[in-house]
Amino acid sequence: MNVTILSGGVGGARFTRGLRALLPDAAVTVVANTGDDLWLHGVRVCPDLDTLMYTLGGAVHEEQGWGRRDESRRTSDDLAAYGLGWEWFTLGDLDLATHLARTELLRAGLPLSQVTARLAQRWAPDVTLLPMTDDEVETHVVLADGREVHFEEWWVRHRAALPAVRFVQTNLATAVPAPGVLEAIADADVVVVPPSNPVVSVGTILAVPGVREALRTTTAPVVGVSPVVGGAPVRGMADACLTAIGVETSAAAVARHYGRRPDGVLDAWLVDDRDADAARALRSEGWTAGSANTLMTDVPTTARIAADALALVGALP
Ligand code: GDP
Ligand code: FO1
Ligand code: CA
Repeated sequence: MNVTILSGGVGGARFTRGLRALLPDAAVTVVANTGDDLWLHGVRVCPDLDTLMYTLGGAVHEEQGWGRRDESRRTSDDLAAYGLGWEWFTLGDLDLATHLARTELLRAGLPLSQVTARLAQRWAPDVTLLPMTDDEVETHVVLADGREVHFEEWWVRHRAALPAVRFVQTNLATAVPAPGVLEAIADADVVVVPPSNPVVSVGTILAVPGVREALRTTTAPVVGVSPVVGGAPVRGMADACLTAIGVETSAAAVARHYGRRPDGVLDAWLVDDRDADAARALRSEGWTAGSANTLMTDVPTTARIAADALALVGALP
């Protein structure tokens, strides 16, 4: 069975880990958002790819959700003493080795997809991990005062508290899906949109030319899991992203934002039990929608969530 997942960082990585536990024999491909990527101190940082790699490879800082466990920050602190870089953005000492290795391989001329495969050999995440594109696409946030800042500056430095007018992605118009991305969507038995940020994680992947069309036309069913529970993101500030694009922070509004195929990208939508009303409303609009617990508190619980999502589209083996 081929499963393809379009993922951001923490939400998508935790979901994928649960799905892996549910379907140990499935061939799972994860297409990762790279819009959060940035150059810092001369190294290329790929937050969502690394969160996936560390989570699925058993190396993630579990409570934090991203970065390495048993991490230290001596280098980052020492760099701050020079007044260089972003003192509010921590590159842990172990994490820095990943960025150095990635940068060395990029500098040697390998595309990000091949670099990612090379780095993943070490962590054996048991999925095929693909960046959405090999092109350098970066999500920037246009602020109310007209300034444009990198997404991570808005998210980490300002905790998304500065009102965003819109998100723009550099180089997006000419970006090409990385090798294997369109094939993974076309050849899947089921495609899953996990509980990732619908705007800056999944929205960015969908904006890569060709990806939305691939989802609309794949013969595989496409099922999504709501990242909004009880009118709020479970963690993080995804509500600020939704507000910026004029979408209400509710489980039903996110589904309508993705839309139903063939115009949209989804066939079915799983919401949390506390949003059962949203599932009912969506069903009355013709959606396939269900409710279940969607809080990914541990791996077995998350495996159950993955099972509930696949069952909605008849894809649970
Ligand atoms: P990021 O790149 O680290 O921000 O991670 P993602 O984009 O993959 O996912 C972030 C989103 O996951 C957040 O906006 C939350 O709404 C959602 N999320 C996190 N934990 C949970 C959970 O346990 N259940 C559900 N339903 N959503 C979650
Ligand atoms: N998130 C933070 O809140 N603070 C940080 O200093 C930080 C550093 C960081 C370094 C590498 C990495 O892969 C991820 C990092 N993150 C950090 C998490 C992450 O970039 C964001 O939370 C997500 O991209 C938001 O979507
Ligand atoms: Ca992210």
